[in-house]
Amino acid sequence: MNDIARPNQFSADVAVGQAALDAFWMPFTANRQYKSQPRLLARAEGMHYYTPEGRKLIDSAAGLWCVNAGHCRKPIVDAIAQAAGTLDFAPTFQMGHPLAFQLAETLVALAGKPFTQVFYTNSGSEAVDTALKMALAYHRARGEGQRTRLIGRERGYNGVGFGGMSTGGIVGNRKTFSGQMLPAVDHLPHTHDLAKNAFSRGQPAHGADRADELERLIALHDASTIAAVIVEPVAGSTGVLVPPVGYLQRLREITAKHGILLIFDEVITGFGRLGKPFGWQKLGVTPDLYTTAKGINSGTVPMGAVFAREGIYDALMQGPPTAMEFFHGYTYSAHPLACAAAIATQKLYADEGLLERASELEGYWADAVHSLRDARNVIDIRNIGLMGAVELASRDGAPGARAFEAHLKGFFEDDILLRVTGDIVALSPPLIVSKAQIDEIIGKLRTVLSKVD
Ligand code: PXG
Ligand code: PLP
Repeated sequence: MNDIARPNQFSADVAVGQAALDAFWMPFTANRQYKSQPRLLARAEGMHYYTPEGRKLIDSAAGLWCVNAGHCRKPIVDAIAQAAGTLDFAPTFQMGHPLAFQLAETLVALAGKPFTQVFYTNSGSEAVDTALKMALAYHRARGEGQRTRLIGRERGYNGVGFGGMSTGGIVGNRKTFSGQMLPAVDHLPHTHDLAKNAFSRGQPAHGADRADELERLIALHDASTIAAVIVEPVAGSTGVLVPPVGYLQRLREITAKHGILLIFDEVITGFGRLGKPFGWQKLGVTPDLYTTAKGINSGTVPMGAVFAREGIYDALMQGPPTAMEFFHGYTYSAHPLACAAAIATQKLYADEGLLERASELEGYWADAVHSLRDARNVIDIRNIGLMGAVELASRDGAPGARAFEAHLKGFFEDDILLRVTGDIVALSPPLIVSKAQIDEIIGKLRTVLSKVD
């Protein structure tokens, strides 16, 4: 091997030249803009990222809503290193390895009743497609194979597989592929209502009736054709849309009445973001299936998991015991490194009380985020758990431009990583954040906003 031609992947200051920039087709990125103004992160620790030049940025977004335990935590790093040197890969198709089972037992115990099984994936998108396929398989196994329709929601994000893209409701993610969506999908209206709910703290008061739209869709399609409804308990990607009081309860009542499965997409809300292990526990509504990823191992190794309530797995355990029951899975389902990282992460969460920390900080966080109410161009502020959103008025004819400028100023001038979506700054710091760091994040954001006209 020619060492000179081989890039030193562990060096933080490895130069990224034009050819390298050109070669990486970046996901969900304005590639040409980025490559004209690269924003590189070389190293991370705790609440911070470091650029290759050594600038220290506070992380207001837990990476991408995933680094819940904080960056490069030693117990997780050590567990991954040990796993890599012990069992690099093991198939889980007709085989297994201990960590996969050990983690499943831990996760099912964390969920508690009525959840009894987990199925592993490598991402949130795969978790969504898995949950949708489980819903179809469940109905079919029970003699209701005509239940094939899926109901998603406007402004929902369920990842980018064909299933999740179809149930999702973000037009930018859909329009290019609109001719090839899953055929039998309909959508509930979203719950964002600035006229009635602007500057709500926690769950907004108005909008539970938007769940009644499900009755209208059921009347249109007939319940016997509908397999599942999938929604995020709190919509993350479209800018922290907190469910109105009573809304999720209503969805639960209607789905239960009509034999429709309710799937929560907890890829962001799972693992402590709302102050309980899972969002459904905080919001008091129990789905039939729910998806997770990201925080499962604090974003360290790609992994997701679908949780199934009792009865769903059992419904599929039919036919000869030597026959496979569910024709689905990924080469890397339960990858040993991902499992090792998740086991260490779950232990760290428990040792440090991180899954409840968002509850303890919720009031402080709410006050801090809402203190930006008078900042420049702000038209709404929302919060729940350790999630927050600051919505800015859009510039005429240039939606998204104002918040994107805030993202750039944050990175280049004020040493803060800001995640923006449309004209919304979405905040979700690692769960280890201190009160002083909350103040720092909000102070930096105020400074950034003051500079964006
Ligand atoms: N469902 C939900 C609710 C998500 O938030 C996915 C599915 C897909 O997960 P994967 O692992 O396939 O990306 C997500 C992911 C953002 C942002 O800042 C949000 C996500 C991913 C990237 C960026 O809006 N959410
Ligand atoms: N495409 C081909 C040709 C494959 O052989 C496989 C897996 O064996 C896949 C796609 C799916 O890959 P994964 O299991 O990593 O999702």
